[in-house]
Amino acid sequence: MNKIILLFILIPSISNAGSMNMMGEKGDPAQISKVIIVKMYDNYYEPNKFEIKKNQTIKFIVYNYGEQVHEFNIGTKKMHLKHQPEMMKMVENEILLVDRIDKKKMKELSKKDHSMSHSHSNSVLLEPGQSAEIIWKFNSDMDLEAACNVPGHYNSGMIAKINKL
Ligand SMILES: [Cu+2]
Repeated sequence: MNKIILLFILIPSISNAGSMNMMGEKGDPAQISKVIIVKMYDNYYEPNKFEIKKNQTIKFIVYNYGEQVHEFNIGTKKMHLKHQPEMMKMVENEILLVDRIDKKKMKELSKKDHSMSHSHSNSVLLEPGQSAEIIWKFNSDMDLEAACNVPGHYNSGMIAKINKL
């Protein structure tokens, strides 16, 4: 009996948005309960820690005050590590330059290789001086962190811990 109920609960959330749903989901702007300003520098975030309640919908307004391209990506450590080779590929293809993103080249290459498109609702990749917003619903129990996966940045500590209250 218990197993059947569990299946019914699990199936819709898996089929909705694939693996993404397991770490939360794109938030509804009408449900935002907190706005967090994040400043990105070379190579760290300010603040470098967020306190979030379960099921809260947060709007992050992310500014890149650094002199390099930086990413604000919400995910598990495992997801970040998996994403890093894709970012390396963007560097090798000269899409991702130190202080600039070649959007034209990104568009061309993403037709052949979808991992190059870099458009996910859980991340933004910003050039110096740019800003963007992410609205995220934290309805997951997974351990999450915001991180920059531009090659070298994660290892130099460009990570912000997400603590669940
Ligand atoms: Cu970075």
